[in-house]
Amino acid sequence: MLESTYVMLKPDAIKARHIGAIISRFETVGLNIERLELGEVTLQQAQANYAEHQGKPFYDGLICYITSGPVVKMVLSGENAVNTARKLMGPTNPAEAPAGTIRGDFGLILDANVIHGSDSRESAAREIDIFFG
Ligand code: IDP
Ligand code: MG
Repeated sequence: MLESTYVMLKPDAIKARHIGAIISRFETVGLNIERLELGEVTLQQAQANYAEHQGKPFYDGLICYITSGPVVKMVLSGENAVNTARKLMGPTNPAEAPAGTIRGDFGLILDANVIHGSDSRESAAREIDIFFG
């Protein structure tokens, strides 16, 4: 199914200078880069993107972290783009992410886990609107 997804490299990935290495994995698998922007996440965008986590113990730290420095915002398109991107990213916790996944290869801790990716077509449409709408 041809579709689009929202992917965002988090501040730790930019600080560690892993932008090129990570984006390269999405291109290698055959996804197209439709939009690409380096910039800050506003508080409003952070709260909208992570609305489902409001009230959880890690929520305040998450909002603080994602607004702490530049990120790379992307729209990727291709066959099964949502699930393909999530598969390349690996599990949420880098400590549990296998080698070969982005979180497994570039991350160490759950609080700074390198990358965000939409978890469904509906989330993708919502998140693309938040960041590029
Ligand atoms: P996902 O990014 O793999 O979709 P979610 O469960 O949607 O994972 O969580 C969103 C983000 O919140 C994670 O990527 C991570 O940065 C952060 N997070 C999730 N659970 C925890 C936690 O237990 N402690 C600290 N941060 C967390
Ligand atoms: Mg999620």
